[in-house]
Amino acid sequence: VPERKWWKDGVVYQIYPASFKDTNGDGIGDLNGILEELDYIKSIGVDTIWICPMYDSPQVDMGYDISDYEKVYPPYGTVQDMENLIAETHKRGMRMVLDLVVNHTSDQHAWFKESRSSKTNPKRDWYIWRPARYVNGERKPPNNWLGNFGGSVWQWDPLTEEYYLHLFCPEQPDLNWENPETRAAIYKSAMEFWLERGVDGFRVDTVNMYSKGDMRDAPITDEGSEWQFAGLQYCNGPRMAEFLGEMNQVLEKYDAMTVGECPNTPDTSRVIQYVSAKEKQLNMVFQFDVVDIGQGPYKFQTTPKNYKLSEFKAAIDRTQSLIKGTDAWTTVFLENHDQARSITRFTSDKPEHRVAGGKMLALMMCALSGTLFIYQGQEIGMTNFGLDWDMSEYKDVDSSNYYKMVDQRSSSSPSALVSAKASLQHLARDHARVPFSWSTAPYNGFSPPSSTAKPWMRALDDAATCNAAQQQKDPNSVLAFWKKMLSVRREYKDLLVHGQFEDLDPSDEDFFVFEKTWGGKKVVAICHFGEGQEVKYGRFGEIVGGKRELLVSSSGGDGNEEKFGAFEGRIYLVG
Ligand code: TEU
Ligand code: CA
Repeated sequence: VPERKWWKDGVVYQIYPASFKDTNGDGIGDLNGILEELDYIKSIGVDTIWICPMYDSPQVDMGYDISDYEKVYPPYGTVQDMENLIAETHKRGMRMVLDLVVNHTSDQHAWFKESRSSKTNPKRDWYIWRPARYVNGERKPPNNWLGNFGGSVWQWDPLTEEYYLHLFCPEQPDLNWENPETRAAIYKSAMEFWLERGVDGFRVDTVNMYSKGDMRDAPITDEGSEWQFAGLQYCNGPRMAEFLGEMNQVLEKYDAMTVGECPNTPDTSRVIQYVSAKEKQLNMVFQFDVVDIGQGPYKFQTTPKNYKLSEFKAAIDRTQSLIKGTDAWTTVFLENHDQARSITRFTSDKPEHRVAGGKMLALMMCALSGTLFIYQGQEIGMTNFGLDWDMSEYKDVDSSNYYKMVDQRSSSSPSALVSAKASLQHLARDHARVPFSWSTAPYNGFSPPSSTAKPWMRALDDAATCNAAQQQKDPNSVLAFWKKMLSVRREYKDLLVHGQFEDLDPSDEDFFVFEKTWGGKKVVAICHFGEGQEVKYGRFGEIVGGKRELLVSSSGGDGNEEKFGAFEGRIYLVG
């Protein structure tokens, strides 16, 4: 039996500092806002907090472009504020995890400034520089790779007349992990500095991109573009195991946990290599199988309703299968700061359905094995903002670059732009980044009422129907249901957190029906993914007809009805 580390039973609450709570009225969330709400966070029933990058940064990519690992972004606070926040978090019996962003830095980081200053600078090789290639006398980047935010991954630097690699924005140059001196500097500055201050682990950004493999051109998948999707080439390169093993030696000294972000890795056996305990690479990863559902090659090209429930279930099955007969561990999440809201994407955000949708997803997530991650606002059922928001109200570089690309490629065709915006309304990262809806006070209680500055991003219009203050008082709220589900998950953790998952009806397009087994015990979850009000689950009798006890129902019914309400979920103890 694999060892039960604390983080296996953990429930992690993810905070996006810019949008959680603003205490000084400058329109930007801050560390004091997190401090003020620690008791609220604790009351949800979570035990670990993950804070998205709070380091100093020019904020081209909302802090994922770090200019100094050892400093806090001044509008958020100071290193001392962080030390205090870590202490106060620990005092409440919770743990603190930070974001570790070391695939790239900001172009304003001192390391890059040196690296770019001359070809002979001692830090030149800390980043990835390549000469141009010339095609018919025309200067071209070293290869045809498409960046994560569109365009080439190469940026020409006129000073030294070479290109540098940036898998994300040009302002986010990739560090050269091949250089041992660079790696040592990363461990010291980005990791040990904070481990010494008591953090309990890291969410490791884009971890599978450290080793890039060879730099051959990617195959042509988009005829209309000079730049081609290359994610399968720059992810999971040949030296990943070595780099992670080395990094793990630092982490081990502090008994720190890791959860690595693992995009572009469809092969489950490759994922298991990262998270098998004996490999000593990462404790767990975020696979993208579930959140990529309903996305096109440019992510925004399609609407999320274009997928079938059977595909969603198969994606969950792949994440659950990691622990089947292995010493690996897995994660459960539907949202984070890079994803639109789960109620909108996977159920319905119509006023009459959103509460049911939020509860049913909570029930489903709490019945799945692995470490559970909740993103701020998910616990109260926040949804996407509407189509009426103007493009200027989208703040994410990913969204604006996509819109610009469509504009260019369609020569500003109005219909292409309308559908680009519809696509952003479904899938943009902006939906997760709006100010938290605390109450019906001005700015939804995100900034103090006396605030003169408007929040950095528009607050939602629906705070009257969805806010934390109201839901804390309402026993029928999404928040109350999350609290209940988290306590059910704790009580039945062998089955719910560690049990063996099996999808009992993979092809049904309305119901997700799965069992969890552990030590001769069994639970069955039945989740209705449709808007129909009285929908019969045809195999109800066959699957839970015998001796059964209702553990929990998201609708409050007694569990004997064969018919399910819109987005209703139930868990039964059976046998
Ligand atoms: O995301 C990396 C990633 O692979 C994607 O989820 C990415 O956000 C997507 O391709 C954009 O459409 C991480 C962070 O979570 C993200 O916020 C950062 O922008 C990115 O790394 C760069 O640090
Ligand atoms: Ca502030």
